[in-house]
Amino acid sequence: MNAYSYFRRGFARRLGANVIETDRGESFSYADLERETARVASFLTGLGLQAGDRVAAQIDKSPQGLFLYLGTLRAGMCYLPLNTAYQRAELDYFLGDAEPRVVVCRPESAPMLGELVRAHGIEHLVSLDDAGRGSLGEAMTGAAERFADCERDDDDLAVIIYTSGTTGRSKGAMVTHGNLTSNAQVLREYWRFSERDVLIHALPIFHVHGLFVAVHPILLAGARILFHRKFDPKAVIADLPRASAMMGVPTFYTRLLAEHGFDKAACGSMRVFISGSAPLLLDTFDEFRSRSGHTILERYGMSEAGMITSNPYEGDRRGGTVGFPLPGVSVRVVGPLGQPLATGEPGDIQIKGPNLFIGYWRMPDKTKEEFTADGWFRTGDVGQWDGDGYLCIVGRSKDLIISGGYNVYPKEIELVIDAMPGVVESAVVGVPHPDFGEAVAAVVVRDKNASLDEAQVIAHVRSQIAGFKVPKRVTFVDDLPRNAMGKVQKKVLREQLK
Ligand code: MCA
Ligand code: AMP
Repeated sequence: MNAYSYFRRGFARRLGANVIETDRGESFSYADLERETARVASFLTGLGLQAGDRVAAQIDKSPQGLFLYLGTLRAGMCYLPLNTAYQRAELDYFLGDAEPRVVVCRPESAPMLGELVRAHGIEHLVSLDDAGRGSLGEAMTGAAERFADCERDDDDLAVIIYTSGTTGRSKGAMVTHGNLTSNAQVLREYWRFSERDVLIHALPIFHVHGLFVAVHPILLAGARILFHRKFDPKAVIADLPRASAMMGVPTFYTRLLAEHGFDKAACGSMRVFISGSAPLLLDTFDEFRSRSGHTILERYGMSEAGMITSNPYEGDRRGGTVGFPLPGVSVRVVGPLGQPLATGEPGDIQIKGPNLFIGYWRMPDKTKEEFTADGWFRTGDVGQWDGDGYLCIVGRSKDLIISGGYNVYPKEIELVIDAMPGVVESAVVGVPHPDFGEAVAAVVVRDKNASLDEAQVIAHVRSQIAGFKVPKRVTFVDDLPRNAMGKVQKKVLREQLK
């Protein structure tokens, strides 16, 4: 069924209760949510959009941004969230590939996006700022406040999430209504969300973590969100006494630990802290427990599958592990020939389940490559089981860096650096970073006579792509280390840069 209709089943008896309270003192009830999402759905339908048409949004975080997403679901159209850090060339690619009919942008990006929208023949461009103002609001004037949810099947497209690729070309993961509802229901039960819960929401709402995981179970439970437009550790600590749950990437937890005010007293009303999107260091796990009295619950997921495994709510939450397969999700760890591996042996993590996406947008070959002949999805993560059935992620077979919870594929940055005059070739790797867990570092081979320096490389990359992808460090070498096959040995570079 339509995922929004499914969420409504959870909150229908709570229409008078608040669903969102913001860091600017605004509050929105579930009745407001119903009305505002109906207005979005009426507006989109009124523009002539059909079920499945894409609605792209590159917007700052606001309650209205969340209504835009949920209203798009109600209307049966496909939501396409875009990281606010993406720049012109990145957006050009997404708009050309996804062919949305509507683009919603920040008011200050309207001139640039206006050019792109015209170039791609997209009919509608509207704006929305973090206070809910912009031409979207004006365009929605008079939109009907009631809307009959568009009927959708479980395998109908709900959202496209772009994930970068090893070739440097992003792939749009097609997520269905059934993917959203199955994961939402499992997480609400597994993590015990009820209408008494109050969740601190400080994640961006253009990725799976902040858009799905930290929203859907709350709606299903009829619970409440304390809506932080940005992650500010002091503001989070100030809100802890009126909260019961929080979700974050490991950087949130290391930054909280760096604050003096973060202690057991501050966490007195909290029920659970959940971490994911990147590996949580054992040191952070241990220090968090002694400072707050809480054991972080770590879980594992990806855009293509929502949540896959989780440490238990009751029972032993083990640091350095991502817990057990969630109910209904099958996980196997296999060797190079596809054979299941015994406890303690590292291998490729493969998954199956109702949470699994239906493929990459307009990339049937790429989709096929990522599935085994017997229908398992290759996650690209390397893991092993411990003796009690907990999954440990021990590495990645994909050439991926995860910086502060954002994925960065080295190839994309190497292509940008290699195109610079004076560069012979480059290699990009992840290096340990105290704040972001991993940081992007580039190793560059210059032309003999080129006078290129670190600042120039950084400035060039910054002018082309999202800020979180820009190398924090650039070093120059005469030659890149290669193996007998001529392949760059990134492991050697990572060791050298440590
Ligand atoms: C910001 N910067 C970064 C990052 N974030 N650099 C590297 N890695 C990052 N993650 C840079 C900016 O480009 C800028 O650089 C400078 O830091 C300050 O930017 P600002 O936006 O003020 O940074 P911040 O507010 O301190 O952001 C850090 C953050 C943010 C709060 C940790 O990165 C964040 O919200 N991360 C969460 C990502 C997330 O939601 N991931 C879930 C993906 P300059 O000034 O030089 O330009 S979903 C997923 O992975 C799956 C499904 C799962 O399992 O959940
Ligand atoms: P994304 O493509 O943004 O959805 O990121 C998904 C990737 O994040 C996964 O394939 C993992 O590599 C990584 N990831 C998510 N959660 C965890 C975790 N708890 N520990 C280690 N890696 C994680």
